[in-house]
Amino acid sequence: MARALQLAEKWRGRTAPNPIVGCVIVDKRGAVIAEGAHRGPGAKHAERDALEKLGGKAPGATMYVTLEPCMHSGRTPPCVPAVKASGVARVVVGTEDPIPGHGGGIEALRRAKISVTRALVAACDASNRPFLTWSQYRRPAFTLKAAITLDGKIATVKGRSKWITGDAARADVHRLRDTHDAVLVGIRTVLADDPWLTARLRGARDPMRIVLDGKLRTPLDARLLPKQGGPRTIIVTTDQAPAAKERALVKAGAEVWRFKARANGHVPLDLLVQELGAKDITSVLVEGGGQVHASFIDRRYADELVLYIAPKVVGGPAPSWVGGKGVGTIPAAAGFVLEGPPVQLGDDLRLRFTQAPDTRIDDPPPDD
Ligand code: AOF
Ligand code: ZN
Repeated sequence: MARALQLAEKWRGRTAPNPIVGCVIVDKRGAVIAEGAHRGPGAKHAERDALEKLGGKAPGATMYVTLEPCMHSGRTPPCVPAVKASGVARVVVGTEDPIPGHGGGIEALRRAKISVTRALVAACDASNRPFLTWSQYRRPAFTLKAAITLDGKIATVKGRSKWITGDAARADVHRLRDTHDAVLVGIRTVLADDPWLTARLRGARDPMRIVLDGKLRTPLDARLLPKQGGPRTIIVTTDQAPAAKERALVKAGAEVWRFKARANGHVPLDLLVQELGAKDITSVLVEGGGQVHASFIDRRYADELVLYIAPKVVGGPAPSWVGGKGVGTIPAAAGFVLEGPPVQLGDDLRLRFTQAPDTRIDDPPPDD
């Protein structure tokens, strides 16, 4: 199953809104005889990809697959009949398919007298967090990323931020961009850093770019506009933004999404999040700045955090990676769980967290 997870991982960021899935078929003596992976909507499912390499026949073999084989005819035919017809004796499944009408594969295989067991379920579930989040809530999974000093700052007291972390940490960010469907930043980050938001690594693919810009202050020569090259750019704004600026940004290649502004003039985050889900976006890397991170954390949308920590101290009233109003009590603080050990990247450290399941969602602050 560990090998099947590796095969799936190669396609992370390329399969939305579908899951990443890997499959390994092993003969009676335990030798690998075929491998398969899912490469995106319309492409073969991992099970069929592997079985095809054996002409559809694998009598007595064991199939490891990171997601329950499907029962439905969608963009491609169902996998369960192909597994049954292959003569596979045993199927080892990771994640259960959460989509009503797609699941039930485990039961169907057992009815066909194929032995089904489970393995590495938690690892398989974790590998498909975007797909599972989108299937359940019809919204993307969000990863908040920040490059910070030991005292949690993202810039100096004079606003300088280039560069807090070293080359290895910055290359790692490009890997994150490569593996998410979209990257999102606030207008203040666009004005301060003029980022490209592309994945500049060999073999990488660029994510879609999203800017939260309530008043359409994005400069017409901003690097992240498609006119300057690169992938799609969506600028999310409110009814308070001037129509003429919208036309100019559209001419520069951007798409503009308008929402009714909240009382404080901000984009309504809950509506945006639902709209991203409706557009089949399953994973978004949120690159700040502090106000944007605060909004996602306050609304409990910070499914995962990736923090790059540089061994430096700025001190003073420099901005921290989470702005906003903050909370008054410790129980009201958003909680996270450390995922895996810290990773050293040059002089810096990378820490990953997921949102604690019991972090309070019963009483989130108002969406502002
Ligand atoms: C995949 N790849 O390897 C497996 C999937 O309509 P389709 O063909 O795009 O099917 C997508 C659904 O199929 C997906 O939501 C999941 O429920 C099921 N299994 N999907 O994309 C795979 N095994
Ligand atoms: Zn399938």
